Amino acid sequence: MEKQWWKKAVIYQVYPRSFQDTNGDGIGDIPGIIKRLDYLEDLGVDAIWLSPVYQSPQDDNRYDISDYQDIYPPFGTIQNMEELIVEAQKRHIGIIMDLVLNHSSDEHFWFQEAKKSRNNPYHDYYVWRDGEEGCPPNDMQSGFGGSAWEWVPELRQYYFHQFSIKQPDLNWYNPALRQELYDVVNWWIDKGVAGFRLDVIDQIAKDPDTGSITDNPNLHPFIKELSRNTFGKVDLNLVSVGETWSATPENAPLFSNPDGSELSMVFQFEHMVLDQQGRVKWDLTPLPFIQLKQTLSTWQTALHGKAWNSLFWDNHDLPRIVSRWGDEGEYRVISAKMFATLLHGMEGTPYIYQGEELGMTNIRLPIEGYRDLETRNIYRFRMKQGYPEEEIMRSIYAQSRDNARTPMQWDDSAQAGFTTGEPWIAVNPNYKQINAAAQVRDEHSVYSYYKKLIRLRKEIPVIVDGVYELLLAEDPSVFAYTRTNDTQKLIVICNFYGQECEIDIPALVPEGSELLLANYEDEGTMNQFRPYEARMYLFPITV
Ligand code: TEU
Ligand code: CA
Repeated sequence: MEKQWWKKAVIYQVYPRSFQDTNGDGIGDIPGIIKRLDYLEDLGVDAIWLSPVYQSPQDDNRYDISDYQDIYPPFGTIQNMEELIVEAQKRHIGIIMDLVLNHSSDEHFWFQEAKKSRNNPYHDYYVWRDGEEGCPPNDMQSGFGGSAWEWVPELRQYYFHQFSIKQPDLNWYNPALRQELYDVVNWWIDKGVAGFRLDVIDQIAKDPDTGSITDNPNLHPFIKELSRNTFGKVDLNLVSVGETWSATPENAPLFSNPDGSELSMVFQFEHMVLDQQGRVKWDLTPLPFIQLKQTLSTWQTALHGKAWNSLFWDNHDLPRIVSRWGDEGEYRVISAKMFATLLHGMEGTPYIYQGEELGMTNIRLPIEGYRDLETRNIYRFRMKQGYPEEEIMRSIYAQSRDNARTPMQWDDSAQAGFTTGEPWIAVNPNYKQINAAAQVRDEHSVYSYYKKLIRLRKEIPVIVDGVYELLLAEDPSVFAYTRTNDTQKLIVICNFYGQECEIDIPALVPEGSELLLANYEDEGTMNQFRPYEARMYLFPITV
């Protein structure tokens, strides 16, 4: 494996519960992923980011792990997992395990022991504070609503949970706990995985007394120690991706220094929260487009040569990009390809979330149809607070995590070929129009377009290493930029909106450039950009 192979890689995220069911219980499983490896090989991806498959009571779909070294039975067994790793390897696809080291499930053996008594050896694996019932140590709120402190009457103590009550935070200040976690990581390394995605890794050094969750003095020492003892050992050549909501262009080089002492790359969301009021995901405001350009461009420029970034529009926590900022209707295919072009020309490692390569869309369900605890909680909280129900549902349609979690649409048979039984969450009714089988055989499909973009990244060095420059920064509808190295210049020009616009192409694209890729079949008119039109040009620099 080439060193830093992940700089040229494209990573595909699989959310196993919704990917492919093979035994008719309505739940995706590991044999289902194995069954679809040929599809992923054809697409051309280098690695799979596998959302958690561990043993878990499913409060938060396995982001609440009760055994890091066992598999959630409906997904399969450790043997299935070993087979997946081997079968993927045969197709040159690495498996990136999603590890949640910030918290465990309350049903984990450690927590079961921890709450037996204050003297139990596992007690200090978690974050406890003394207090009085009904009077938590402070008013910190959990990510999924309600107090971040939960009272345990037997101990007359509170434990801290940044996420749900069933996700108690682990106490990283305890060296014994840290060693347990390293053992877990190394156990997975021995199974032959290609690396790790580390859930909310910027929160492990939290100080719940001051309320400071992310930027604490011990954060980077902790990550360094983790890396040194596990995936960071150089001969392993593993990839490590840190989910880091708090990363900034300034501190990203700490997390992902090219010296390899911490993580391969950050995965941060600054561009994905711009359409929210006060960072409350349910309170939306129109996307400030100029700011989106600035944000993405700042990250491009600030990290060049100093750190490495992830490129994404979608994941299992985010709504579908075509529904969010593109067009789910007439221009669904065109806008899906525009978003792909815009992102895949940038510096960083692109991520494709399952179904994004088909242009899958959001879903609208009656409230009983939603499965995600965050969605159910916000509905309850806001109903209690007296919000009008239509307004709550509008927020949920736009932002619920279940938008991304409906089953993968494989073909136009019943339940989209996802299951022969009752799916755990509804299949999007548009599967007859939007499905993989149809797109794989159609050279003009969103799928085929992603395939080309993935290939271009392998063939054209400037896509990996070029210096980024934003063009037309103030243009209200065009997102255009160049990437330049010694021998090539890549020019990416996208109309971000559904109205035509005029662009002076000869001013941006030097004569002698080749049109590498475009999202309309016919060339159209040079300076007239149609709705969501995207073009990618390559100019050979003669030296
Ligand atoms: O998400 C981290 C996180 O901060 C979430 O609260 C995120 O803000 C939320 O999903 C937005 O709606 C990670 C995982 O990606 C997520 O699926 C888990 O629920 C969460 O950690 C807890 O493990
Ligand atoms: Ca199943």
